[in-house]
Amino acid sequence: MIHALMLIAALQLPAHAAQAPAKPKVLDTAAAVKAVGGKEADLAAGTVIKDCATCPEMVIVPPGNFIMGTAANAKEVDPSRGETPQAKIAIARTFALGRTEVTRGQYKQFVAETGHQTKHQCRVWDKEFKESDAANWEQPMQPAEPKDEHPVACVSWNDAVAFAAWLSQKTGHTYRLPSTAEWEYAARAGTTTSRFWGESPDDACQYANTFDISSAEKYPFNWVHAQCKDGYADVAPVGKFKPNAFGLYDMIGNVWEWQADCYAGSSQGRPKDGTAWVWEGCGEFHENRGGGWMTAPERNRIAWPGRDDPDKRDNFFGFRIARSLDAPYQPPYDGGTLRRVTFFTNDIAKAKAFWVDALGYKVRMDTPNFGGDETPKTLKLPPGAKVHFMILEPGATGGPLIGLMAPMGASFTPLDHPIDQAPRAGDAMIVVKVKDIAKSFAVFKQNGVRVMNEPTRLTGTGGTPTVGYEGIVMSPDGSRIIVQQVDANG
Ligand SMILES: [Ca+2]
Repeated sequence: MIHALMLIAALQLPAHAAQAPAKPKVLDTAAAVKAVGGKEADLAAGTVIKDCATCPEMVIVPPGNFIMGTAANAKEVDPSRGETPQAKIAIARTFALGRTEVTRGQYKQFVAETGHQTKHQCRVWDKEFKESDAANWEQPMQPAEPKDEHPVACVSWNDAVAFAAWLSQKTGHTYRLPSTAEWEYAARAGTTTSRFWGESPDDACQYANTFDISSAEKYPFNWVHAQCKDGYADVAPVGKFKPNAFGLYDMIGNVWEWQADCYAGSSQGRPKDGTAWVWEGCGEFHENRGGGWMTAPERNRIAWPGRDDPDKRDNFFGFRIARSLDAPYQPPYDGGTLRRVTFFTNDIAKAKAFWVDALGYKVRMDTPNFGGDETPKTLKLPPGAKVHFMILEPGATGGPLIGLMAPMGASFTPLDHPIDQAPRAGDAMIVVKVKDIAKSFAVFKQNGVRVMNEPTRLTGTGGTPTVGYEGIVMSPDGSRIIVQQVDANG
């Protein structure tokens, strides 16, 4: 008990007030997990693991509750970016976050192994910020002599996601971008101030590489700088400054860090469980956080969200990788013919008319109380009854035995907002699992099913293991149906 209280007290102190702990050693993940009895989530907070010799060093971040965003009456606050109102977030699961930003050396290995192409030029400083054909992740121009221990820059959100997929495949573990909630929780590391060292931007120079006196001497940017000297005019090698209380380096400054989340410009509707906030099409922007070497102090705050086109590359955009624990990587489905579709409907007649009569799907089981009967039935149900409806793909003559995928009597509540809007907390999720999502969507489109979100790769954020691909369609009875392609039948 005493130990737990001491830990909480320590986490609430600004980083510089706590006695600096020794820098933890980097452990081989498999050995570390074996030592604690076989589960990654049992690794102690602050443990640093690595899945391969050249893989990023990952810090174990404990679960916990925190207040996300900035108080409306704070000295520095930007309500236009959705910093307010603050939101109570519960990070339910232990996860791992990169000890530093992903380095140029790590990115170089990714490019060497995948042949990943950089399609666009990069925006750099050349008397003004402008696109340069000569600049790319290898040569981001600032600094003029980039080294492998610098954070990779000139990378887009799409580049960062491709890196995560590569690392997942390579290691067999689920790597991904952090959700913004996870990122902010980790950046705060128990603090409630605008910066993990306190409130003053002028105290930055021990903790972060920001736009400081060193930078202002070299770059004539038209904004204020921190009134201290950190020794780096532009990008610094990773890990040169003091870490926060979780043992994470450069959570502010150096390069902006891409997030899994779409940019909302509001905190209303953000998931309270710390998962990434994403929706159909994602609007124009993804979030990035933490500010960069060239950023004015007012934006070098934990809660200030950057927002940029996911294909944009600037030489102050980089990323930090996250890793789900106990979540083996599931490679993309390698094709197949059998699939199953399960959904709830609140209008069995319309659903049957469409899915069975028009599309030719077969009913496998049409109420929770019938078992193994493939004959479509005329149902007599009381008004308002919810029906569990299970069907087989068109043309299927047998297929795998199918069990109920939801509890008996489960039902869903219709959305209380327009269906075109992003899902909100409390919305029921109707999940359809298929074996071949591309084929399924082709059938849907041929038959006039409204596609709301084309299939995209699940990023497995918030501790949810990646299961494959996901898209969204709207059933003619008005149900939003999430379609997932899963591994095997499950
Ligand atoms: Ca600097």
